[in-house]
Amino acid sequence: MSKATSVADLVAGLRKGDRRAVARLISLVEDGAEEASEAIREVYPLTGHASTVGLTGSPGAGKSSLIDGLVTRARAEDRSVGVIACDPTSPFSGGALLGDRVRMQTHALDEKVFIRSMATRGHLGGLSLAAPEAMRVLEAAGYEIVMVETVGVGQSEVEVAKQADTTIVVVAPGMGDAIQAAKAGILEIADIFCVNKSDKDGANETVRDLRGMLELGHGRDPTWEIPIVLTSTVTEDGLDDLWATIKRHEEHLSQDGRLEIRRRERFGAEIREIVGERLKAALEQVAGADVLDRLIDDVLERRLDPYAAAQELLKRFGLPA
Ligand SMILES: Nc1nc2c(ncn2[C@@H]2O[C@H](COP(=O)(O)OP(=O)(O)OP(=O)(O)O)[C@@H](O)[C@H]2O)c(=O)[nH]1
Ligand SMILES: [Mg+2]
Repeated sequence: MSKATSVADLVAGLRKGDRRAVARLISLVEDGAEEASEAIREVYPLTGHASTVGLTGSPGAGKSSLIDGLVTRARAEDRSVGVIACDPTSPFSGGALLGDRVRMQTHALDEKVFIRSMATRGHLGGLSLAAPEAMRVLEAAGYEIVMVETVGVGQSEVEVAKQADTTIVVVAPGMGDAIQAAKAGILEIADIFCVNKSDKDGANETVRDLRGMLELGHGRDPTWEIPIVLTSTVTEDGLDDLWATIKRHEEHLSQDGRLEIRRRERFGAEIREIVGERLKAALEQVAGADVLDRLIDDVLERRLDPYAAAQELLKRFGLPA
């Protein structure tokens, strides 16, 4: 970043709706640059007013195409939308960066829409912290709805989807997608199921599979019955229904302090995650490889058990073991 443009300048630009400032702030938090923590601090007080929607699901299920349709519907109601697409550079769509640009092209010239792809190649670990920060930059910039797309294959992607107020799990017929979703633990995070590609064979079976799974228990919010919405981005069937369902969930959260409860949980988890990361880093520093090696020797030689070894390390932090 050039010296002439400080983080404060960028944040001032963001407040005035300067898209380049928004893009550069996202780059800062994405790269974890030195200025990132300053950017986060400046941006944070401006957040909290957007509705956030996460879409997750297996590669090629149709998440980007769905977002394109949802953005159209949000814009028809004159709501502005920011989108963060976390691209795995999926082997299915081959170079998702280009794919997303093509699929979300409809809104390329709309000033009230901001779409950004974040490449996750090799940076899966950092995604769970970088994506929520990028979403906050968009919130701070005043986008009324902020959507995030992640591929539901890894723990960190699932974590990102969980960061949203409303989480949609997208499955496509065939490929045993519903079963995969169950395995990956993403059933627990769904507020809405979307069975996309309903124009293809097998969509009804997928709905049936999901219904069967839902009967075994409810999701994370016992006061919300998880709807299953059938969509096709090709015929546009069900897209109005999906949009209406998102708004119904938004309305549901606005009652009885549910949104606050959800956000409290989320911030609790985020703070813990940050502390966990820092503690791990501090552990490496304080204990050093030699100390850890010695303790491992002790455990190997049966002089200490693993708990006692951990206790030794915790003592160095002044923590109760
Ligand atoms: N038949 C049919 N094809 C669809 C539908 N929705 C999306 N597709 C196609 O499925 C492919 C993947 O769509 P995307 O929207 O890129 O899916 P995605 O889940 O964002 O993919 P990744 O980001 O690569 O995981 C594209 O070729 C789309 O044209 C649908 O409803 N019906
Ligand atoms: Mg996509």
